Amino acid sequence: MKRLLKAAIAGAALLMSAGAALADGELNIFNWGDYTSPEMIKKFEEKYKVKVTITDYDSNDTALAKVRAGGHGFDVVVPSANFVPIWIKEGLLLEARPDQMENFKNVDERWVNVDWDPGRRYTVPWQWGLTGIGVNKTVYSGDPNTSAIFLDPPPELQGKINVAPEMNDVMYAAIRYLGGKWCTDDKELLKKVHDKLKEAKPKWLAMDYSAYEKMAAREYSAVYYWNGAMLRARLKNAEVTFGFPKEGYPFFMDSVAILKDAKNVENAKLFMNFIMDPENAAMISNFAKYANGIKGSDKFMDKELQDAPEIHPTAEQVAAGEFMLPCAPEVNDIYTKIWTDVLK
Ligand code: N2P
Repeated sequence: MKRLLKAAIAGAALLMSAGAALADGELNIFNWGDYTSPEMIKKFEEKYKVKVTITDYDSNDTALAKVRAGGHGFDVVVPSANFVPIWIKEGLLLEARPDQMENFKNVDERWVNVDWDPGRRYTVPWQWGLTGIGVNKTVYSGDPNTSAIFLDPPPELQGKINVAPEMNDVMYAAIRYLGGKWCTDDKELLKKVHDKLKEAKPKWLAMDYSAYEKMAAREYSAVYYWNGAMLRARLKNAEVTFGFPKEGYPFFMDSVAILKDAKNVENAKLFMNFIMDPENAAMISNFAKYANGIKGSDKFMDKELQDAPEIHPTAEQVAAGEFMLPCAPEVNDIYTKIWTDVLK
């Protein structure tokens, strides 16, 4: 009897410690869909004996709303540059001090003193790119380097267009297309932006986050979308080509941050440090096909990325782009109103 009791106690203790080990060994990542290299995650899991769970989102706004609401259980999130200041201001992020981590030396100087997180006290680079135009050349043989493709679509593209469901990216292109500056609060111009979007939207087929496979499969003939995904589409179907809107387009960088209410802070820090390793950063890029901000990762990148025109714009193409930063909250509110009405 005594022995049985002892065994039961030992068994319970074993269960408890196994439970605790499991809880220690988790990391919950909340990231853009189809953006995280499974191979890189496997490598991280094996190295640190951590079980990683990934939950997808499809826009900065949806990610922010979900975390604001609380009870999410995520440790890590990957907001864009124009959203990081909002996350910080709202007290949602942990000041994890990645700038003091071992691999921080690998972050390209260009991405250290960034406006949205000076000196990188909260975030580390994940991937960066831009929002531009994808076109199927066999359907449309004109110039793809213009936002007219989705704002004043030519007849052959009407009803076959997908637009990324990212308010700021769409507002950015429409404002620039109509001759305005990003973050403008010029009422007259914004009225034109509203009307232009309202007029264009019925000519779109979808506002779908998952567009690259459908673009490759000819389900969409044109998109306003992110460059890396269009590189992925072109590698599947050579009819896909990418354009840099001459009227102006936004650059983005998505960065990894730890949530203030994360349960697995140490694992999240290990993850931050891990992705600043050039070989691991290259795994991220090889999967999602965007540039990253880590020095020395190029040599681990697939050949098809190294000379891809989608992610290596010429000087002239770069000149038409601008790094998109957050607008003042009151301007953002105006844009949200316009957007909400356009989506009706
Ligand atoms: C594409 C994800 C791009 C994220 N699947 C843009 N910030």
